Amino acid sequence: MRTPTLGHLPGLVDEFGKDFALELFRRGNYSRNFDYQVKKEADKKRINIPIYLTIGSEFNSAALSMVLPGVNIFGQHRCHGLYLSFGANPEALRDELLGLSTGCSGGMSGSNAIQGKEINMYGHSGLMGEQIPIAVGAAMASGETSLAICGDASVEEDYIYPSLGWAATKEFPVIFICEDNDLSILTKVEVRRSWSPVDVAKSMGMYAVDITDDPWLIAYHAKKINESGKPGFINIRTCRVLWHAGTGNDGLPEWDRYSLILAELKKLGFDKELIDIDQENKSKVEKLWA
Ligand SMILES: Cc1ncc(C[n+]2csc(CCOP(=O)(O)OP(=O)(O)O)c2C)c(N)n1
Ligand SMILES: [Mg+2]
Repeated sequence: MRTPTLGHLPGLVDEFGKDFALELFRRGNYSRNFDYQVKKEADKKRINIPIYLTIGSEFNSAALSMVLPGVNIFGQHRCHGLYLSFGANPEALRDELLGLSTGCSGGMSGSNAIQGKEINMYGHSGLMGEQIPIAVGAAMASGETSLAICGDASVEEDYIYPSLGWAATKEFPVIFICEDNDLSILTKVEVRRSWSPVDVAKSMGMYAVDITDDPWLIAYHAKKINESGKPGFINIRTCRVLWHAGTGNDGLPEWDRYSLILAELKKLGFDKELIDIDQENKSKVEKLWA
């Protein structure tokens, strides 16, 4: 069920508090400004490689970064927000997108395989979903927590389920996230499958939830899984505002999470702070790309 309220739990915004809310906003808003700037740079042909923008789902990563410090990170191609929210170097991402040797992957991976050594974020090879078995193997070998992120299409790959099953059986600390934007490039979930990865994860005995992309809700469940020390699975219904790759759009997204977040922050009493943070982030990003 795709709604902006799926899984809603009342009171979370107050429970996490004002400092959490502002820092969450600072991180998500920075990623958003960064990716809108990348869009501009691509539109004027300063960036000439395929780009996978996080606009629309940038607060998913911001929320995860707020409650999962120090985890090993395994993302996939749409991961600028993940890299930035967890605190990796924006200059190295800029350089990567420009194909420079000072880029976070030496200018060789481009947008879709970025890594951030300083945050233990591992690059993705481009083979959809391969990061999931690798993330499970990393947790098994190190005993450290893996954050394993894939999309609603990648989650259909056959190698995902033996990995989920192995993690469930051995109780490895892996936080599985499916960023479900209902699209595999252009094909909707209902055309591709009649089953839910949440049901599969549950059938393996794992804590598994299907929720909307409310960042407080994401933070709540991710924190809960992390504190359990066991594996868990979160399917996040989210929206892709722009094309699969590139900067075009096919009309308005199903919902506008950014506006919904602003409304929550205003209920907390913030107003000028939000404008200030947005301005500060915008000018940081403009300076970065000048
Ligand atoms: C094994 C494999 N099959 C197909 C592709 C081509 N491909 C790249 S991205 C993509 C869709 C990815 O969709 P999803 O995982 O939902 O992520 P999203 O782009 O929606 O964030 C496909 C089919 C690939 N890279 N690897
Ligand atoms: Mg998708």
